[in-house]
Amino acid sequence: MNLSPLQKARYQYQPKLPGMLRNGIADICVKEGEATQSVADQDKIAALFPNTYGKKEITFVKGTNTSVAKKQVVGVILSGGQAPGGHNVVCGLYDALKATDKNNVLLGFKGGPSGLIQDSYIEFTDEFIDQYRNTGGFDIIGSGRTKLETVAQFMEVEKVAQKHGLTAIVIIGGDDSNTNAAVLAEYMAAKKTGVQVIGCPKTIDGDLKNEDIEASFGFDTATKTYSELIGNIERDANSAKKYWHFIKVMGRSASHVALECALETQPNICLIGEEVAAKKMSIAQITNYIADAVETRGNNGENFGVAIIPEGIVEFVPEFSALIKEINELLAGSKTEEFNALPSWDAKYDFIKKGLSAESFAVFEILPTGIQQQLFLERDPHGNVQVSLIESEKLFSELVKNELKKRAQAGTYKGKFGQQHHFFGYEGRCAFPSNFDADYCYSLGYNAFMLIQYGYTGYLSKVSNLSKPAEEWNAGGMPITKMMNIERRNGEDKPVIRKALVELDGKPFKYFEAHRDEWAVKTSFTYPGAIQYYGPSEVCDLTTRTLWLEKG
Ligand code: FBP
Repeated sequence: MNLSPLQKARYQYQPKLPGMLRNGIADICVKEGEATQSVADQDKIAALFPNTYGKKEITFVKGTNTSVAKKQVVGVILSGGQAPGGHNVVCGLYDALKATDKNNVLLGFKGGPSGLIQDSYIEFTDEFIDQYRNTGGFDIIGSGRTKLETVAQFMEVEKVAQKHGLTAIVIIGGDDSNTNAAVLAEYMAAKKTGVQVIGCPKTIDGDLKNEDIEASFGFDTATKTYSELIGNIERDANSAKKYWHFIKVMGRSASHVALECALETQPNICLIGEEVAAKKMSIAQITNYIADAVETRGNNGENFGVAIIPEGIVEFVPEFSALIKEINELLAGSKTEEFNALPSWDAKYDFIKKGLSAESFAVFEILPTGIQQQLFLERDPHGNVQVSLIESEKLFSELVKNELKKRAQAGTYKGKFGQQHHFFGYEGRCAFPSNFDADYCYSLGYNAFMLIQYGYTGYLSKVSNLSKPAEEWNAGGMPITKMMNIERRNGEDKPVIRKALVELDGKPFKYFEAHRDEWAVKTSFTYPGAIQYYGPSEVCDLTTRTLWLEKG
C-alpha cells in the first residue's frame, strides 16, 4: 500500500481513553446504577423485550475486575453510511479483547449485516488491524444497508454464531441498526443462545443522541470537513464578490450537520428543516426569506453570499411533502409503466396535471423544470421519489433568481445575482478522524468489550462528558430499550430508537437564531480551516460547537 506521510504519522497516534479505562483491564470494575424505563410507551416496550427491558445503567470505575474469565469470540459489523472513526471502534474492541486474553478472537463480518447472515468474515490479526488505526473509511470490512430485522434473518445469524462459537456480536450503526441490535439481543436472550449483542452509536447525521448518548461518532469529523470547505468558499466569495453559493450538506433527515456548519462558518443563510416544519413554511416563504437577504446585500453593493441548505429540507416543507406523497400515489403499481411509456415531457406533464390535486399542482408548477423532471425520473425500485437526490440547492437558487427578477422589474432590487452550487456529503464521511473522533471511537470499541466481558447484552456502548478532555470522560453502558418508543413505520407500530431532530429550544439553535439576522446582512464569515491533528490542544482537540453549546 502507498502511504501518505499523514497516514504513516496517524498509525503512530495513540488514541486517548477515558481516565477510568486507562487503569489496565485488571483494575476496571462495574458500578450499577438505576433500573431504566423506555422514553415512552413503557408497557408496550417492556412486553416486546421481556428479557432485556428495564436493565440497569452501568458505569466503569477503578477497582478489581470481577468479570468471569472465559474465552471470547466476538463478531463485529459496520452498518449503514460511512462515518469517520469506524476503524478505531474496531481497533479499540480488538485491543481490549486481546489485552484481556491473547486467545480471544475478533471476527469482522464483511459488507454490513448481510455478512453476518451469509457468514462472510475475516479473523483480525495484529498485522491486519494495524493498517487501519486512526484512518477514515469503513474499508476494513465494508458496510451495507441490509436491515437485520426478520426472524428468518435472526435464525441465520444464530446458525453463524453457533458455527463460530460467538459469545457476542457488536453492531456499529445508526438508530435503525441499533434498534435492530436491541431486537437481536432480545432474540438471542429469549433463545438462551448465550450470545450477547452490544451497539455503538454511529452516524455523521448526528441524529442518534439523547440524554445518555451525547454524540454519534463521525459527526465531529464530517462537519469539520464541510466547515473547512464552506469557510474556503466564503473567503472566495468575499474575495471575488460576484457569486452567491448555495451549498447542500448531508443529513438525510435532521439538520444537525447544517446547523453545526452554520455555527462554525457564520454564513448569510442556513435553513433548518425542523424550523421550516414547525413554522409550516411554504416554498414561497423560504424563497422570500433568502431573496430578502440577497436584495439587502445587493442594494448595499455586496452581490455575494453563502446559503447552507440541509439535504433533508424538502421533506420538512409541508406543501412539498404533500406533493411527494401524491406523486408516489400517482405512480403506484402499473402506473409507473404507463407514465414511462409517454412519448415526451409535454405528454408526461399533462398526465401529472390531471393526476395531482390543484394545491399540489400549484406547487409543482412553480418548480424549475429540472427539479420537476427529477421528481419523476429518479425514483427508487418501489416507484417512490428519491428525496435525497433532489438538488435542493439548485431548487432554491432558481426560485430566488425568479423572485429577484420580479423585484428588479418592480425597481426594488438593484443588485446582480450570480449562482454557484455545491453538495458536500461523501467528502466528509471517510476523512481521517479528528483527534476527537479517533479518541471517542477507540473508547467506544474498548468500552464495548468491557460490556461484553461483564456479561451485558442489549446495551449501547456509552462514553460521556465529551465536552471535557478525554481524561475526564465517563465510560459505561445504557440499555438500548431505554431509548425506544413506538412509532408508525410502513403502516405498522414498531419499537424504535427515537431519532433526535434539531431542538428549536436547544442551545445550538438558540445561538444561531440570535445571530442569523446579523449574519444575513453583514458579512460575518468565519474560516475554521482544516482539521488539525498535531499541535496545541486548543486547535487539535476541539469538539463541535453543537456539543460545546449543549454541554460546555
Ligand atoms: P447513516 O444514517 O447510515 O449513518 O447514513 C447517513 C448518510 O450519510 C446521510 O447523511 C445520507 O443521506 C445517506 O447516508 C447517503 O446514503 P448512501 O451512502 O446510501 O448514498
